[in-house]
Amino acid sequence: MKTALITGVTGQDGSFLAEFLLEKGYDVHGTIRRSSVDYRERIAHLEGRPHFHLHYAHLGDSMSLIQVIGRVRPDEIYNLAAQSHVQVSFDSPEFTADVDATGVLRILEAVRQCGLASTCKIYQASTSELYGKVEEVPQNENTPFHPYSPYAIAKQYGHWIVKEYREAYNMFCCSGILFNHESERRGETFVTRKITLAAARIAQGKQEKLYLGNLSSLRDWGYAKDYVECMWLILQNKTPEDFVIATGEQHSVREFCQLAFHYAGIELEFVGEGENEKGIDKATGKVLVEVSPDFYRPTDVVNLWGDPSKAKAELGWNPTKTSFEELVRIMVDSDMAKVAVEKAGEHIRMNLAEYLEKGIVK
Ligand code: NAP
Ligand code: F7E
Repeated sequence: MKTALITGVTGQDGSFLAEFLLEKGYDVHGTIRRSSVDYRERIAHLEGRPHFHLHYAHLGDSMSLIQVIGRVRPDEIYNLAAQSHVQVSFDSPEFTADVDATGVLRILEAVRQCGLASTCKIYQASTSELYGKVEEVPQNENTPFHPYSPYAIAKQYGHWIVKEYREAYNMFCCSGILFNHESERRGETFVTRKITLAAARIAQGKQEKLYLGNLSSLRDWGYAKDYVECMWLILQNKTPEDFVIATGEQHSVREFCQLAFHYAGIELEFVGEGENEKGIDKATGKVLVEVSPDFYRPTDVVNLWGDPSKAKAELGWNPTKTSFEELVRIMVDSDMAKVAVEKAGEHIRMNLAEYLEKGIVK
């Protein structure tokens, strides 16, 4: 039985990856952070299962990492823990750098200090944000990086230090350069989930309006459940290499919004431009979506489009297993069901175990 350690197991990707590795027969260990409320919605259904273990560790705390890595002695580490919100990185740049840049170094050094450099494979969660102010469209493994936020600059350090340890110490460590991937478990302040939740609430008369920032921003959005398979495939490859993981399809925030409202039963028409653009319900003429400059970023990444040819050819990965339309449908259906059990005007939070039990989430 192989042993895997997932940092960031409570996150969107960590929870899907834990399920995936348990299915594959792994002994799965995850790191969690101490917080005043012990509420781990995304992994509640896994807690207490055989072969699923949790440990306290923090990416800012080398000692905690050395302890957990020394105790677990994993065959594979998936370093998914990060301050992952681009907008938040402008407000907390130092914390973001400590966790997303130096945190990666702490993991690599902990592996070396525990004497596991030649046996433990490491996956690092790199990001399409590295392409930032893009120098080429679509982007592949050879496209130059031009990071354009404190988050992306921290992640660039993580990317390069992984490459450095691979070459300097012959370690099997690799980065997946993952383009945006979403799901019904996506954090509620990322644009896709913010939209699907709002579409569900507006359709059910529980919210009046949705305020968004840059509607013209373009992304290559995939389904998180498909992407965690790739993380695993990257570590099963014969040689340690970096891969772009994307669908190869590009859509705007505006398109995502229109389709989400469509699945929620509302046909939206966008009129106007820039800050004056509005999304209007074709049936009633009501304005349901407005632009608020509060959601503009000091520097925004607006043209991400990935080329997954290498992952397709070398890992045999299928980038279009879940289509864009299916992804939006999955997220809207899930939020329609969640919102239906919220009391009007009150956003009640149930944990995932309850949703599973009631058959709301599959
Ligand atoms: P997420 O939902 O925000 O999860 C982040 C995880 O990191 C959570 O488990 C969080 O714990 C943990 N974490 C944050 N700071 C930590 C710290 N200092 N020490 C230990 N753990 C910490 O992110 P995600 O969407 O699953 O993304 C997973 C990884 O992929 C991240 O590294 C992200 O930057 C990267 N990535 C994501 C995408 C995407 O589109 N989703 C694309 C490319 C790369 P708490 O639950 O305690 O907050
Ligand atoms: O923004 C625009 C915003 O916050 C997408 C992280 O997982 O993917 C994610 O980062 C776009 C941006 O994701 C709103 O300006 C418009 O252009 O959903 P997002 P992100 O910044 O792309 C990458 C690959 C990661 O690595 C990150 O960890 O949408 N946008 N209006 C908005 N964005 C938000 N959040 N909220 C809005 O109201």
